[in-house]
Amino acid sequence: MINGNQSGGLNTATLYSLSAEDVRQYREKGHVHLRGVCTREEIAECRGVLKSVTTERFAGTARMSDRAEDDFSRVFMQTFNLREADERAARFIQSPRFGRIAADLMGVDAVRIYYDKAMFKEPESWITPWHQDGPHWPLCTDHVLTMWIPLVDVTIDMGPPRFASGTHRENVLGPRGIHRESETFFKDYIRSNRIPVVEEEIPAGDATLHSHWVVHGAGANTSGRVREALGITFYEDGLLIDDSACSEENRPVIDANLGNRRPGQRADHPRNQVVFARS
Ligand SMILES: O=C(O)CCC(=O)C(=O)O
Repeated sequence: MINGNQSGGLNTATLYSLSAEDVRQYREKGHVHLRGVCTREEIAECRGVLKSVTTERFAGTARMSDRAEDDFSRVFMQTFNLREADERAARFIQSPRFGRIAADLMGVDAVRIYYDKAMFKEPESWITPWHQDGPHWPLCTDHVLTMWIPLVDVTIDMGPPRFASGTHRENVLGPRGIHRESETFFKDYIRSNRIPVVEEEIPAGDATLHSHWVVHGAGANTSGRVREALGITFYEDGLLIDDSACSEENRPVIDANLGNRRPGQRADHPRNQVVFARS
């Protein structure tokens, strides 16, 4: 539930109180669905900005049927760091409300933003293959998560994220990357280990959060409407860059999203703002 004054529009100062059950679920399952993190008005307001940045960056993109097989926009239109493109987007994305949720779920004192990204799944988009995030990222810790915020009501036929509950406990489980091979490997892993999969409608105003180790993906968008969503990835403050979970060919990881910090250096570039710290 949101505490504080709600005057409509973007109210970034108000905080959200997690229940003990929310925290338990996140830690047990590696993901949680939170209700009413934002008001519908707050979402409507930031949607306009995020949509116009995304649309501008994808202007001139070919029709879905004309895109190359390996064009990732067939999965979803993905574009990074909208907070650096627009002040209103920055105020929303860097809200302490989101940062505190991330810190409380992970049980850490302060969090930084790794990156934010728009994930617009157009009608006729393919599934998002099963994958883990952690192995792509040079942040080898249990304390990294992504908050997935729908900008419209996301119904099952639009392809909300789905999660293989409990798979975060194993850390790196299978192939790195997000492609046909990761889909095949994890689909089989989930089936043969009888892992429960959670896939729910996510109304605008709600959010899901998932650990970077949990196996997740999404269905195809068969709805005829665009699945507009924003992801914000947070990590615990104080981390050193550590690419030991990354594949050999990606090592050492040079990651502009972390200000090109090298392994062994602190992940504290000004680009990675601290958005919540306990005083
Ligand atoms: O939105 C999707 O389809 C997948 C999201 C995802 O993989 C992520 O946020 O890590």
